[in-house]
Amino acid sequence: MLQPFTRVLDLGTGDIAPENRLVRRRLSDMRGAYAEDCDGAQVVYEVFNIDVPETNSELQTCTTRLYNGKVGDEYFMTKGHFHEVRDRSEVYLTTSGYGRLVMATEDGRYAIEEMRPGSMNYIPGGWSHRSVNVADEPLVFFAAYIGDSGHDYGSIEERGFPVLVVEGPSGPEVVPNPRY
Ligand code: PAN
Ligand code: ZN
Repeated sequence: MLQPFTRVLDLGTGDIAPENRLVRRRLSDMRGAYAEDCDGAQVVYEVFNIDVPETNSELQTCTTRLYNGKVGDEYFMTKGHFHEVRDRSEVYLTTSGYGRLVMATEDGRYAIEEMRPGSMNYIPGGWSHRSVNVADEPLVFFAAYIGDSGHDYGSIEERGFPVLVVEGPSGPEVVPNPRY
């Protein structure tokens, strides 16, 4: 049995103290995710994890700080994934910034939900998910998911999501993904 514990989350930056584990993804880690080529050391996002055993009796929790920026007309976004155990659900709570949560099923249905301070997005089992930062400031959100979920990035790397969120003349637009 785990010992109870407390962590303190900075709602503005997403920093967790004390921090357990940090994942940092740079433009060079995002190659193939955008229609345009991208490369370089610029950080696209960071994930601050609280480590607990990866079992279905625990909840994994973390915050994501997704920086603002674009590759071509596509906003900075996370890689996106299905959970390895497909029916595992997840909740996101946005604490700072503005974004879109793009979700899709394996048979090609998709859903887009808004992310803004206070949004609680529910991601049911079976839906892949990717966050997109549509503003000029970092998007910060807290996530909680079932401990044994795992992350499957492969199918998203192969065909992406059915739709893309791009910057249009009057703000964010959802367009079909020609490579899906
Ligand atoms: C989130 C994501 C996090 C980074 O914690 O893992 O935002 O996105 P990628 O994992 O797609 O790179 C989550 O959905 N965990 O399950
Ligand atoms: Zn997830």
